[in-house]
Amino acid sequence: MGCGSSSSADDLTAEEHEKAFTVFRKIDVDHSGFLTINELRTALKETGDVSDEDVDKMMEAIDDDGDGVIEFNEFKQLWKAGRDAT
Ligand SMILES: [Ca+2]
Repeated sequence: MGCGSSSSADDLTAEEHEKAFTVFRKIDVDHSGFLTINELRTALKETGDVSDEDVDKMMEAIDDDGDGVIEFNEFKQLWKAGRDAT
C-alpha cells in the first residue's frame, strides 16, 4: 500500500549504516536477509509491551514494496525515521 516510489538519497552515515545493519542481523534470526513479521514481533516484544496489532501496523508501514517482508533498505528507512524523530 505504498504510495509512489520514494527513492530519496540514503543519507545514513557509514557508522549509522553499520549500526542499523548490526541490529538488522540480530533481528534476522534465520539469516534470510530479510525480516519476517514473526522476527519483527519477537524483536518488538523484547523491547517492550507491544500488541500483535501494533506489529501488524508497523509491518505495513515499513513494508514499502508490499512483499510481506522487510528488506534491509526498508529497515534503513525505519532506522532513519526513528533517528529523525528523536
Ligand atoms: Ca518488503
